[in-house]
Amino acid sequence: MAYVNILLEQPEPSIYLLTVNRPKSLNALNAETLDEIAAAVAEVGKDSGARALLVTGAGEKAFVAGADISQMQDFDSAQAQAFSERGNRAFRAFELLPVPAVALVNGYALGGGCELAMACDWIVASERAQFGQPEVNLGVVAGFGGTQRLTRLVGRAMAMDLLVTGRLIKADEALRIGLVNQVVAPELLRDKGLEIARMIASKGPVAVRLTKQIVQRGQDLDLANACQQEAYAFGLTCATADQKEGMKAFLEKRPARFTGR
Ligand code: DAK
Repeated sequence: MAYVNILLEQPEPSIYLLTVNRPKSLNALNAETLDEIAAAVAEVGKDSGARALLVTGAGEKAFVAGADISQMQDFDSAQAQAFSERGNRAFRAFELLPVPAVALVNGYALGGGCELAMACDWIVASERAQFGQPEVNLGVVAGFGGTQRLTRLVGRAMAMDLLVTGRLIKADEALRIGLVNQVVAPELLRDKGLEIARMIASKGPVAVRLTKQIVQRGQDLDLANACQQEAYAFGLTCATADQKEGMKAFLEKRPARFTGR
């Protein structure tokens, strides 16, 4: 598929970089962009050589400043629901993606932008990043899973604070409340993303995939069933050549050479 609103690149073999590329409107998400994001994530998912997906926004100012307000302003109820479902489909794709997705938040991550970052497996923020769910200022609720993912990430009290006041928080507060994993200087963001992606790529691919799958699925299960899923996955990893290699390499005091089998 030829993309117009996003860029999908492979800066290194096995590492993908998706850039939302509408800097004039601060990378706001319109319907077309949401569809392209869903298609791009599916494309990465089909590549058995993929090991990690980095996600960022074009320009200096914004990761994504939200859903496209100019497109949403005249929505009736049915159009709004269809738009919300489109966004949910695109963001769910990150969770279903077999490999980890890392958001590199270079500026504003507001509304749908904060929701996009939260759909990734972890978030690295530049010192210039700002996060918020300001939908209440527009008279709507968050529409792409923000009420749910934010609550799961930072807890109910802080999620209510951010969702009901619509206030923006800077990277240091986002780090303190557990919304982001790490804060780096703006000029180091891309390198930090690549460093994380390389680190992921150096691990046992089957183990990384299964870990993501259990963490994702386990959130919707009770503890006993979630731990049972973990036991199944552990059993599966012990049927791989990589498990034999990983443990042999440890005992031989050398780096493991994983093959993904
Ligand atoms: N949509 C469309 N255009 C946007 C935009 C957005 N979200 N954010 C910024 N822009 C555009 C601006 O209109 C402006 O365009 P021009 O005037 O140059 O043509 C350009 O980007 C630069 O923005 P500013 O001139 O405003 O730049 P500033 O530095 O002064 O301010 C800002 C930056 C990020 C603080 C400000 O742009 C801002 O407050 N933006 C809106 C942030 C926001 O409210 N985001 C949340 C959007 S709502 C649902 C489905 C989805 C959603 C909800 C419900 N259902 C179906 C139920 C999702 C909602 C959202 O994400």
